[in-house]
Amino acid sequence: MNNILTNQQLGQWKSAGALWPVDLLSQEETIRFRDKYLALEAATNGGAQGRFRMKAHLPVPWMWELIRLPRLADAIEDLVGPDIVCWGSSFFAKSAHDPRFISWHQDSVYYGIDPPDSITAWIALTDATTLSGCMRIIPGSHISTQFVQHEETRAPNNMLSRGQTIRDVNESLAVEMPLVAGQMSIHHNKTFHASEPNQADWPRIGVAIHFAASHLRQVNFDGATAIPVRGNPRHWLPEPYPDSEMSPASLKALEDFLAAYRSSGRKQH
Ligand SMILES: O=C(O)CCC(=O)C(=O)O
Repeated sequence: MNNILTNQQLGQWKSAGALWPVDLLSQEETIRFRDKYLALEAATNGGAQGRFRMKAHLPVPWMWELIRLPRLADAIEDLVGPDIVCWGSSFFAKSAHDPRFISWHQDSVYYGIDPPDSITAWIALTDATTLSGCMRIIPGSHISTQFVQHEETRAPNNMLSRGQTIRDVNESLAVEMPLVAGQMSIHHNKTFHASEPNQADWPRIGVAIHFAASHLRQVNFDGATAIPVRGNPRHWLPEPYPDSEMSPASLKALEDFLAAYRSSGRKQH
């Protein structure tokens, strides 16, 4: 029996490698998390997104609250079973009339999770529409067992760190995943995805949270850590809860992680 996802959504997951929309946050929660994100951006002079890549939750207590919401865990459990860890999180925000975009890419190439079945909940804190540059996917692209070659274009305005891009994507197959603020989409880490610039008058703010069944492993470095979300975390070591937002200890934990990740030779997303 499913917790919250419908059989239709589970069918969409199997065939498309993504599902949307799922109602997650109340209006009050959406406004509260959005305001907290905006305050963090202000406190970091607009640097939170770039600085807190991959484990944005390490210095941010409200991200732990978001990650551990029971309704979110219910949806993830419907997809990966009862033993769940959260090993990563990122902010994906485009300002109003922001020319930046995200090129076609496949997360599994960068994540180092084996088998490559990590999944991402992308939570909209503002409306993500065609105009504001919602995510697009190529349905079914998760089915191949091959990792796909990416070219590092370093294109200006590409929000990925090196402009990594899958060439020759058949865009006529692309499908948009529009979301109203408070809803989420979930995508498999092999599903090709991208998004266009924000042409709207409002910022498009999303929080991406990376979950895995706890029997999956990080194979690129030892001592991988994660937040235990539900069930048995198995070989994943616990992460330090931040004593306060951007406390020195929590920033150091993030730096240590990024250094371990870099020293593994793995490139960032
Ligand atoms: O926010 C976007 O448009 C893309 C997000 C993304 O690449 C991801 O969540 O893996």
